[in-house]
Amino acid sequence: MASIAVCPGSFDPVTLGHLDIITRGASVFDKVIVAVLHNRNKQPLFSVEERVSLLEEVTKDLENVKIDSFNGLLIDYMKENKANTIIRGLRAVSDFEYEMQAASINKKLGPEIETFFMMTNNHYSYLSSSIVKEIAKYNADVSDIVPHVVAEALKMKFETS
Ligand code: COD
Repeated sequence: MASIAVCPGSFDPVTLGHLDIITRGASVFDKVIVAVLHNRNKQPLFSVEERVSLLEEVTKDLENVKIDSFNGLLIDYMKENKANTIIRGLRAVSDFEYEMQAASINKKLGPEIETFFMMTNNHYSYLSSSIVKEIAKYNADVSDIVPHVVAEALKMKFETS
C-alpha cells in the first residue's frame, strides 16, 4: 500500500522551515499532500488561494508533493484522501504541549492514523510565519528565511497595505 502523508498547516506564508519539513517528508513517504487550513478564527495575511499558489511554486520540483486546502477536521480530510500519516515539525519545547494535545485528539478521532514528528533543521529552529510577517512589515530583509517568491509577495503585500 502506498504511504500517503498529509503535512497540514496555516502556511501564512510558507517559510524555509516549512519547506525543509515538506522536502524531508517527501523523501520518506510515497506521496505528501500539503494541506492549507481555511481557518475562520484567524485573520490571515495571505488568502488561501495565495498561500496555495506560493506553496505550488516553491514545491514545483518535488514530484510526489501535491498542494491542497481543507475545511473542518484534519482527520476527516485524512480519511477522504486515504492518507495514513500526519507530518508535523517540532521546533522547541514550546511546540510540544500543543502537538501532544493535537496528536492525542487526532489519535482518538482516527486510531488508524499516525502522527510523524520531525525535528526542525537547526538553521530554522527560531522560524515561524508570525516572525516573518512581523519583521517583513518593517521592511527587514527576509531573503534568507523564506523562498524568493515569498519575499517578493511579502514586499508587495506591505507596499500596498
Ligand atoms: N521548523 C520546522 N517545522 C516548522 C517550522 C520550522 N521553523 N515552522 C513551522 N513548522 C511546522 C509546524 O510545526 C507544523 O507542523 C507545520 O510546519 C505547519 O505550521 P503552521 O504554523 O503553518 O500551521 P499550524 O500549526 O497553525 O497548523 C495547525 C493545523 C491547521 C494543522 C490545526 O489547527 C488543524 O489540524 N486544524 C483543523 C481542525 C482540527 O482537526 N483540529 C483538531 C486537531 S488540532
